[in-house]
Amino acid sequence: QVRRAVCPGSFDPITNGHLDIIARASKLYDEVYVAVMVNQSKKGLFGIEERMDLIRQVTAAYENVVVEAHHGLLVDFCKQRDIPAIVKGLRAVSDFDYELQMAQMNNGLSGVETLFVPTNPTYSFLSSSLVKEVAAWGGDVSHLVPPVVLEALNRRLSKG
Ligand code: COD
Repeated sequence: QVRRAVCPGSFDPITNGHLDIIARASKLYDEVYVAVMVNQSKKGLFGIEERMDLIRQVTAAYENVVVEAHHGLLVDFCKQRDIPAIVKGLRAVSDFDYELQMAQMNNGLSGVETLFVPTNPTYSFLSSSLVKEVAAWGGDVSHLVPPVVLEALNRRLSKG
């Protein structure tokens, strides 16, 4: 039986923290889906297609990683693809409350399990929103995102 898992998120844009979790999940499972979840109330810096394109480029080396977008509940994405496990990174205690709520809600809705992977301490302070804020003010984020993402950020932010 094929062992599948999903790494869900907004990925606006993907950071080295996300990538670390995806890479580690790809060693543990036969197939890893990276699900870009569409949230209509949050207009991102990057469109869904751009986010997927960046993720595809930076995960190209992992042959068992598939990138898809999903509009709706994560549990429905899992059901449609027969995925029994969600893999999430935990950065700090501050992530825990909300992640625990989502894990329990998702399990109650469909029986899907959530597995937490402790963040590489190098990335424990890293989030897409901080990357966008620092980059928007001209700060150096080159050690926090892959080079193609850095280029995309510079292009987008220089256009204003
Ligand atoms: N280090 C390690 N892991 C990290 C880091 C880091 N520096 N940064 C982020 N991560 C991991 C975390 O596990 C995080 O959850 C995930 O990557 C995604 O991060 P973001 O910021 O891109 O995405 P979020 O937090 O906006 O994602 C929330 C979801 C989209 C997963 C959630 O809202 C969801 O499942 N929505 C779909 C609708 C749904 O089913 N709702 C009901 C939920 S109970």
